[in-house]
Amino acid sequence: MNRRHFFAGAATAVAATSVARAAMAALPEPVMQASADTAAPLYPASGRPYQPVVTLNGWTTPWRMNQGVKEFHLVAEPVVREVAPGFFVNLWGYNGQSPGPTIEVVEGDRVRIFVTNRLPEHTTIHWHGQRLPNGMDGVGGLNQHAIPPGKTWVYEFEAKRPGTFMYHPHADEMVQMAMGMMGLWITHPRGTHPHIAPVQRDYAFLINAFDVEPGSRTPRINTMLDHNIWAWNSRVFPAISPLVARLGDRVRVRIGNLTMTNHPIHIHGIEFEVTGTDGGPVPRSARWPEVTTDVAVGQMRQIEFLADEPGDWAMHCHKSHHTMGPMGHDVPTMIGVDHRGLVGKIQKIVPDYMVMGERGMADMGAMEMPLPDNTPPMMTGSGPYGPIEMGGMFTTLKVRAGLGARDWSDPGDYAQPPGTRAYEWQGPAAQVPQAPRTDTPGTAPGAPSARKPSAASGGHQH
Ligand SMILES: [Cu+2]
Repeated sequence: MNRRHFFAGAATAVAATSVARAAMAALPEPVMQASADTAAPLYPASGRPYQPVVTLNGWTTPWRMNQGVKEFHLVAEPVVREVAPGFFVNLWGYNGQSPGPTIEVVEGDRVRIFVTNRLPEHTTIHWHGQRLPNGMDGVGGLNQHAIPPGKTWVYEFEAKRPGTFMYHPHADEMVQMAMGMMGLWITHPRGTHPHIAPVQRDYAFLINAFDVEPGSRTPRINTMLDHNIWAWNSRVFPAISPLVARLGDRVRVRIGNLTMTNHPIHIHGIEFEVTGTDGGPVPRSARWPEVTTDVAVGQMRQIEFLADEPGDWAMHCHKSHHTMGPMGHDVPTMIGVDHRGLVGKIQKIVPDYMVMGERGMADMGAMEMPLPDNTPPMMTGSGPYGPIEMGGMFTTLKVRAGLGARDWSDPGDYAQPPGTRAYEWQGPAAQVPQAPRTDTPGTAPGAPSARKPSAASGGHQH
C-alpha cells in the first residue's frame, strides 16, 4: 500500500469537523470518500476522547457537534467500488463507498444521523445491535415508513452501551445488502470498563460477498450462497490492507458478517480470545483461547491478542473456497487426468481452451490466464517466495518490532532471521515405497492398496 494514499482519507476527515455556528441549523455537510484505501484513524477533535479504530480499506466519518449532539450525515447512493486493482464493481453504498463509513461514538453520546436517499428506490437504516427507541430501529413498515428517493430522514438516539455494531438497510434488504449497503458502528466505552481492555491497535471490517459474472460490473442480487467475490469490506486479496502491529501491542479486531453464510476466521502465529459480540463485551471468565472463530450470519465477533511473534502471518477465512477468486466454482477436478496430446487437438476447435488442474491447481497462481475484462484472477498475489495462490478473504497480520505507535503503513516483507525458515533436505534422496495401484493393468484385483512397511521407509511397523 502506498503511504501517501493511506493518509489521504484522514486529511479530508479532519478538515470537515470544523463547521461554522451559523450553519448548525442546516443539514451537516456529508463527507464523501473517493478512495478504497485504508484511512488513518480519526482521532476525535471534539466530544469525549477515545482510542479510534482503523477500518480495513475504509474510513471513519467525521461529525459535527451541535449543542451537545453528535451529528452525522449518511448518503445512500450508487457507488463504484474498486474491489481489487483494476476490478470495478457497481455497488450501492454510503458517502461514495461500499461499505459506508464507520461511525465512532462514545457510550452515553447523543447521536443524530441524517440519512439522504439517492438510490432509485426507498431505503431505511437499521442500527444492528443497538439499544434504542422502537421508532429508531429502522425496519421499514414495522418501525417507520421507508425513506423515499430524494428525501432525508433523521434518526436520533443515545449510544447506550459500548460495543461493535453494524448498520444496514431493512427495506428491500436482500437487494440492498447484495449490492453492498452496510457499515460499521463502534461505541467506545466511557472511561474504563471492567471487560474492555485498552489496546494499542483496533481494527474493524465487515465480511461481504457478491456475485459478479466474469466480465461484468454489476452483482446479481438473487444469489443466496454461490457468490464468487468473497470480500472483506468489499475488497479481495491482494487488495485487502494488512493488519499492522508493533511487537508487544495488544490488538483488537472487530469482524461483522453480513453475508448469507458463516466464515471461520483464522489467524496464524498467535492465539486470540473473543472479547465481545454484538451483544456486548464477554466477561473474562467466559473467554477461551482460539486460533479460528466462526462468525455466523448477522454476527459480530470482537477478538483480541498479544502481537508477540514477529512475522508476516496469514489471516483468512478457513473455508478454502472463500480464498479464491471468481473462477473457483466451475472448474472440474482434473487431478490425475493425463492431458498430454489432448490440448492441441481441442485448441483447433476451441482456441482459448486451457487445461487446469491435472497436477492440482497450484499452477493457477503463476499462470497468466486470459480473463474477461474487469475480472480478478482466481488465485493471485505474490510474496517473497513466489505466488501466494490465494484470492478473496485473505490478508496478513504483520508484526514488527520498532514501529511507531501511530504507524499503520505496510512495513513490507518480513526478514526472517537466518536459520528459522523451512529448507530443502540435502542428504540422500528419500526412499519412499510405492503403494500398488488396484486400477493399474497387471495388478490383481483386491491386491492390498496400503503401503507396505519396509526397513527403508523408517516408518513404524504395525
Ligand atoms: Cu468464508
